[in-house]
Amino acid sequence: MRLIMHLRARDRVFDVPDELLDRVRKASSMSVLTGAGVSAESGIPTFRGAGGIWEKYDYRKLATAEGFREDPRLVWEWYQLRQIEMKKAQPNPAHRTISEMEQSVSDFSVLTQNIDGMHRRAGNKRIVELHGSIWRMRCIRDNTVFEIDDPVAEIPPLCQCGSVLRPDVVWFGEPLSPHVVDEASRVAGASDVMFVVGTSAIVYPAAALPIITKNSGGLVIEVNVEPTDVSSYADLSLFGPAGDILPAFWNTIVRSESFMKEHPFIPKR
Ligand code: BJW
Repeated sequence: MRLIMHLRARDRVFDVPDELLDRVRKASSMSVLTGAGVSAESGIPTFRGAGGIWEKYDYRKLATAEGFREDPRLVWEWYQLRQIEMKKAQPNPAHRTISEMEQSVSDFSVLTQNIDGMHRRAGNKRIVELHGSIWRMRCIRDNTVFEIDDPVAEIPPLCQCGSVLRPDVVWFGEPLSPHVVDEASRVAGASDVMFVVGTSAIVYPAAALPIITKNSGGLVIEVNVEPTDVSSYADLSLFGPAGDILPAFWNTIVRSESFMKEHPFIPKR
């Protein structure tokens, strides 16, 4: 007999097999892969689709090393605008739920493609920033990295050595840091459950991470407003805003007696 649980998120009801919920409750290692969609409800635009950044801006000019070499001022004007926008934004219920998840599960990591720093602001500690951070700058001559809290005041910002600084983010055609790829792949391979939240999952190598989890025997649960490539192999796809779906799903997990038995020392703080 297959038991079905009804998950209620705002005005929707999802049927979730009880065996699947049980695997989530018993998971000792968990991860969340996030993309721009997790920050959409904080007012930070996504890249693709209607109203997305690439509809308005040319990625070749703004998100490639060639574009930066041609016009560092233009690229920095765009990043400064985004820094201002991201500084004003607040973590939303999806970010906050992901932070609660880290407090409840001892082996928990966030693998994020986002550069906005919202997971840290929501309270997560174990975060792998796959595409870098808008709150770091790097010298194009000696690679010295500078952390910042506020949007840049001068454009383009300069290093003490006199050279131009660039945003410490990963643009198209650039390799991700090998250390970051190794750590993300290790986490994905070790995850009993990976949630894939708010990403179109078309940009590699990040898009390969849930496939690693799946191939290692882990469960893949997708949360998105629309189907993606992940939907074809995910064990569960929950369609709707992450800020509704994720808190509703996590409450269903945490409220159960078996979760409390499996994770007797939670919450940590
Ligand atoms: C919601 C929601 C709500 C909305 N709730 N959901 C062919 C095959 C394979 C690979 C390649 C290929 N051709 C080229 C490549 C390589 C390329 C790539 O993958 N391109 C693809 C587009 C095909 N990859 C790279 O270039 C990477 N580097 C690399 O491969 O290096 C190799 C190398 C080795 C050795 C030497 C040299 C090179 C680097 C990729 C870097 C990506 N950079 C960006 C910009 C970062 C900086 C910045 O932000 O300014 O990263 S591009 C952009 O895309 C950004 C994102 O992190 C990334 C992913 O986007 P994301 O997050 O998924 O956002 P969206 O907008 O696509 O999707 C949002 C989703 O949310 C949607 O699904 C919505 O439905 C959903 N949603 N509201 C829930 N409320």
